[in-house]
Amino acid sequence: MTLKRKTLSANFEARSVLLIAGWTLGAASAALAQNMPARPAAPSDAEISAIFKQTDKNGDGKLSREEAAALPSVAANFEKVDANADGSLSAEEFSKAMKM
Ligand SMILES: [Ca+2]
Ligand SMILES: [Ca+2]
Repeated sequence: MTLKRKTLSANFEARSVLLIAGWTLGAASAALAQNMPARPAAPSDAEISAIFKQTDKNGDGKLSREEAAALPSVAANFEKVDANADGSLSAEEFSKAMKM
């Protein structure tokens, strides 16, 4: 009898944990869905600048083709992003590309 009661109680606890987890997840995904823009928001200037600095491995303030290779979407459009066609991306060129 004691064993049975223990099992029942354990089952009940497992159920409530699952239920609570379900509620939390449901609430979280509902909130996410409401806040989700139809189109992902453009990165902020601070984010763009952080990505630029991270990608500019040698810190010369420009992204070479080799450095840009770390960002496949940028590398694939390197010629387009390199507006003045000098073979490297300035912070300004990079920023414009990120906001496109
Ligand atoms: Ca560089
Ligand atoms: Ca350039």
